[in-house]
Amino acid sequence: MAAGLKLALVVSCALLLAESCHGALEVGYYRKTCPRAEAIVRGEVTRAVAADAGIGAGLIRLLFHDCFVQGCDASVLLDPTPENPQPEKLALPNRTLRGFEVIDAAKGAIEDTCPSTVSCADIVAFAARDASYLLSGSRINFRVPAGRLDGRRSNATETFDFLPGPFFNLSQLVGSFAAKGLGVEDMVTLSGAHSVGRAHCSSFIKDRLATPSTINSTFASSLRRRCLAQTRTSDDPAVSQDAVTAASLDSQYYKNVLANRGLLTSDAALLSSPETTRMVQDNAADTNRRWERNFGKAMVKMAGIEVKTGAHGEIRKRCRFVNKRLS
Ligand code: HEM
Ligand SMILES: *[C@@H]1O[C@H](CO)[C@@H](O)[C@H](O)[C@H]1NC(C)=O
Ligand SMILES: *[C@@H]1O[C@H](CO)[C@@H](O)[C@H](O)[C@H]1NC(C)=O
Ligand SMILES: *[C@@H]1O[C@H](CO)[C@@H](O)[C@H](O)[C@H]1NC(C)=O
Ligand SMILES: CC(=O)N[C@H]1CO[C@H](CO)[C@@H](O)[C@@H]1O
Repeated sequence: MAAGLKLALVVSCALLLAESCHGALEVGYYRKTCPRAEAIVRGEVTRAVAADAGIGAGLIRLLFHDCFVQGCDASVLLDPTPENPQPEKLALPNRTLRGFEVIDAAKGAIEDTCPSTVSCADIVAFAARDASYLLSGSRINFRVPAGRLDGRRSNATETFDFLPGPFFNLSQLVGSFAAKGLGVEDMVTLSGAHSVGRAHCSSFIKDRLATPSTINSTFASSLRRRCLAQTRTSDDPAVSQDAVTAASLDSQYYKNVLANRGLLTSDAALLSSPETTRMVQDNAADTNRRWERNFGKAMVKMAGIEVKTGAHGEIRKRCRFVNKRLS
């Protein structure tokens, strides 16, 4: 497909987000057809997060990676097959995704109760919501409209076209969110997800330390030390995204960024315009849980990107494979 046409489709869907793309979704969508669906997902996420909070971070990131490539259609879950040997999952940005087993467990339990009823794309959205709730100590609590269908395509090459990279500057970040119908404020608000989970040294160490004026020197030395110290035991060591409240989904991220302690170049880039700096300051100073509320709203908006309906999707039986493979 010509690049122009592709862009036109993306933009038209983004413009229609409020109507045909997003408007098809509904809170409580499975109330009648599978009333336990959301409770089952919450149960699996709760169990997984209790065992390893990092999996919760992984589930929040999974929604982002799903929605930015081919829309929120569970394309990120598809395993390689002989027919499609290079799905999104195999692309470099996905090398560090985690949480797939939680989605599989939830889908398995849901299929036992109401077969072929609940899409994997909806399970990904519910799981990200539940992980946000749990990691924020229930301060982030929002409802997720559902009714997404699962896609049948997944193409590793496309992840590079749509997912922003950790070395992106502000205009590149703004551009990649705008291409998905999200504004500057959505981008700043959603970046607060970097208050949980990890980042591997390869995603920041060289690039971030290359501009010493943007990073606190004490912080820089500590990163250098930790990335080096671990190299002996791991090829690509990881550190907490948020060195202060590592397992808590909160606005600490913005305090870190303001103190020149943002981990990724893309985090530090939020200070490169007056407009985004003001947003970072507002979130850092907030005591009324405004960021928490805005985060919920922005997650719902992200979870509505290019949603598939009608003939363009299906409800998979297993989240790792499209249905036609099973029959
Ligand atoms: C603004 C552009 C963004 C960039 C450039 C970016 C990039 C990255 C990178 C490089 C990592 C580290 C992966 C690793 O090395 O393991 C990461 C982790 C993470 N990202 Fe982002 N990200 C962005 C936006 C988002 C958004 C919108 C969300 C969700 C709302 C998100 C949620 C997360 C989470 C939760 C982690 C930790 C994952 C884990 O611990 O497994 N990110 N991100
Ligand atoms: C994946 O996308 C790339 C770039 O858009 C395209 O060249 C390639 O043919 C696609 N691969 C498949 C299997 O569809
Ligand atoms: C951001 O990066 C792009 C691509 O490398 C570059 O063209 C642009 O000039 C950069 N913008 C700023 C403000 O540095
Ligand atoms: C870097 O952070 C430390 C606190 O760990 C602080 O004492 C120091 O003043 C900061 N450096 C700069 C240049 O802001
Ligand atoms: C989770 C997952 O499937 N990760 C894959 C990401 O891509 C690399 C290759 O670049 C695979 O080896 C990983 O298995």
